[in-house]
Amino acid sequence: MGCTDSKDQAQTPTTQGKIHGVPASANCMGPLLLGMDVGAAKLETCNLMEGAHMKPEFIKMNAFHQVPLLEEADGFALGESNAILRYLAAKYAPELYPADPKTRARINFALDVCGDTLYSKWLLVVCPVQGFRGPHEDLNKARDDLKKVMDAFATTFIGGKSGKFICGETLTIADYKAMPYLWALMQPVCEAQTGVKLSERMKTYVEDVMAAVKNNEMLKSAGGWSLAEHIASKKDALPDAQGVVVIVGEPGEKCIEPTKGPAKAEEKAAKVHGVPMSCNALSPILLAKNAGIGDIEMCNVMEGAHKQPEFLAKNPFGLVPTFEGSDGFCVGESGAMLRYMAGSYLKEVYPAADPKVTARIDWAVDAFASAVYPKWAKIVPPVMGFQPWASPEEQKKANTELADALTMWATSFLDSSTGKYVCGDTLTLAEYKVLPY
Ligand SMILES: N[C@@H](CCC(=O)N[C@@H](CS)C(=O)NCC(=O)O)C(=O)O
Repeated sequence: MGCTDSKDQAQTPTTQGKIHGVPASANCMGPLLLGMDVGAAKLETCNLMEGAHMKPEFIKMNAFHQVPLLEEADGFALGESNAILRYLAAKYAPELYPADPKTRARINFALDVCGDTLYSKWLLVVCPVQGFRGPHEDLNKARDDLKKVMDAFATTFIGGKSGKFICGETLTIADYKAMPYLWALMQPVCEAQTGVKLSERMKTYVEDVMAAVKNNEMLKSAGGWSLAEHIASKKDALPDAQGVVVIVGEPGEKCIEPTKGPAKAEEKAAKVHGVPMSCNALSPILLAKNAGIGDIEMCNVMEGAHKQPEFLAKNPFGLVPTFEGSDGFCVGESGAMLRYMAGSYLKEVYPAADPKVTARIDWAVDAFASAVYPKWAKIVPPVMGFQPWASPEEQKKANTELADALTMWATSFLDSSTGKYVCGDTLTLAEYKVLPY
């Protein structure tokens, strides 16, 4: 993917693939809506309640036993919603994932935020309403945490700029990804039971994206299983959050404007803000150094340097790593900065010619971030003194979960018969991502 930007290079689907999933899952809806809109895939219901995702035939396609999963007519299977979105757009609708490096970096920043930073807070608010988790454990904290990331999301991607969408006037896969999570928050039962309300600006954004997405009806009606129907059906499952209203998604004063254009030519002084003992930061630091384009810029997180106004102007989420080119272009989320740097300066680690190869790298990177890292984070940070150890029983559980997650990753991506790395004998972005952990 990557090198094509023109509509006439888009393929027309000749066969229909399947998106295994459920419309009540916000994770599934982005890829499903895109698959349907471009005519490349339709829903194949995977009944999680009945354990369809644990059946051998499903595990064979996705060792992580998760939906969404794309299955094409030739048997090609692809997991992770963001990997599916990139792949479908690259093949069938390149205009939704333009090759322009800075636009693409912004899209990948938004995709990774939605899949990780935002999703990890969103699920603590919304999943109890949907019955996918037990009742809220600490709703006040969950609301406050969600507000922080949603406000940063609005500041970074929505507020203050011209244009309706994350990248301005053009709809992209970032909008397909973000909208279903926001749509869920807007549902009256969700509002009533959580006390969380989407800001007016974000509601307008959702309406604009809905209007641009052909198959938007699926968010409202899917035989009782759409997000709207599913949340409405939970009306009496939890008590209402009496009298509390927390508005989320309010843009700050200094919003980030979308930037277009190539990465700086002959870059030598890019900075990756971070600390070298952070594995999240090490991946992009190593790539920057190997590409010869820059180095680490120490950001003293112990002293709160990442929460200072000058840092927040670069990345409103206040997170390291953050990439800053010597032309001032900034991007957050390690996966997004890896893709930006590789796509511009080290193309051989992120080849674009064959969408299936790119998709495999994307799946490996995203699955590590979503399935392995959260388990790793319960084991290694206590060793490093960054967080207390859990109780012996919990620690034992955490150890087993990490072992399982690593086995799933190795089963999916390391086949010793085909070479040393995720893509045979050629080093890729996936190795940069995984190695530090
Ligand atoms: N990062 C993944 C998350 C997918 C995910 O969490 N899927 C849930 C349903 S919403 C699932 O399949 N759960 C079943 C399981 O983990 O066994 C993605 O974006 O595709």
